[in-house]
Amino acid sequence: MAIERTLSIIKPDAVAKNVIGEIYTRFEKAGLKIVAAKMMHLTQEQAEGFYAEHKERPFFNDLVSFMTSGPVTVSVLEGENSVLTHRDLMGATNPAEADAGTIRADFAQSIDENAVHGSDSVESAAREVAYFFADGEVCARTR
Ligand code: YYY
Ligand code: MG
Repeated sequence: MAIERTLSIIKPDAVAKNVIGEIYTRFEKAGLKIVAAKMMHLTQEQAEGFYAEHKERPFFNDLVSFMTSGPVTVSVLEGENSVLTHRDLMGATNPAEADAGTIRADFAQSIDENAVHGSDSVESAAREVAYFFADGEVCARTR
């Protein structure tokens, strides 16, 4: 299986709950390596651009307000099959439907404040990583 990269965002609700470390620990325990990481308070323009694919959806304005309501951590995770591994760790978009033990089941309140973002395909991941990180900001983990 190929080594992939995927984009993770720990959203404002989870940052406010002070569970950044607990979430990163789940990534590490699943064999994903953090190869880039930063904390940012997204501007409206950054949040709108990131979620442009959802522009016509009824929840778009609320999503942008939520994503700009406080700081987030944006990270790149690397590992075998990392896109799907990360989505499995996150659980379903609606935390009420997320499997027990997933990040959204444990830390999210509702579908609109659901703790984490993860790329949904290798193609989306490439676009999303490039949206937040320059090439030189993603580090090789060779040791
Ligand atoms: O990839 P994922 O985050 O699991 O879900 P998407 O369908 O891509 O939606 C992105 C984001 O939009 C979701 O995490 C919360 C929000 N959202 C919402 O507020 N209400 C919905 N009915 C669907 C999605
Ligand atoms: Mg999505």
